Amino acid sequence: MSEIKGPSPDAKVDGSSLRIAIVHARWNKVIIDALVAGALKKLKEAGVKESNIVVESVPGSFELPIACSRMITGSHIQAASNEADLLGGLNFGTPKVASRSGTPAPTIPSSNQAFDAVIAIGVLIKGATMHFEYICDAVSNSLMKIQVDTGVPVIFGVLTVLNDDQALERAGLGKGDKKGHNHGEEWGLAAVEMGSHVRRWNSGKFL
Ligand code: DLZ
Repeated sequence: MSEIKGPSPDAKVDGSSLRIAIVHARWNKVIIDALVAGALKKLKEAGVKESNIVVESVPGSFELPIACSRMITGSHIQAASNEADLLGGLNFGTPKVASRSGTPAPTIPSSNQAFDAVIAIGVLIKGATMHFEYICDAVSNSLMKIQVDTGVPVIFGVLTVLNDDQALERAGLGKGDKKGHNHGEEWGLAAVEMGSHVRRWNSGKFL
């Protein structure tokens, strides 16, 4: 019998033209490292170029929203300033389309384009106080707001678990026959799929 719970088969999206950022917290590092590795593996398998993947870290999950917000804005500024430089004739690359005058038209290196998606990765493990509840609530609501406000998909790679074992199992590091599955892989795939969809939707193309 097929599984009821979990994602449906991969959407098989080509990520070769996408630029994707991963920002991760450093709390609970063993689990974080496995989740980041899982996300990177799937980004690369989908064709995202290494030069188009940016990985940044922040102290804890509470800092993920500000990081996503500023990185999205910064990448738009970077892309715009590159375009301005190129149009100012400071730096001409391989022509994308010929200009009317026959002068080669500038092209923006894909590693300077705005991010198509950001993956926010954190591991929140419940403790004895209300800290967990406040952070989970604030982080999940903020990340959702950022993606809706900016139009750039922010993948929710934040585990909100009750104990260490639950976290380990969701990173494929569980003990014995409860090894579990690395959820970072789905986050990588989701970033490629959503980045590609949003590009298409932004240009008014629908299936
Ligand atoms: C303080 C704190 C605690 C208790 N637990 C976690 C956690 O399980 N996972 C996580 O990513 N971060 C934790 N933090 C740190 C906060 O996210 C944040 O970095 C600090 O409160 C500073 O703003």
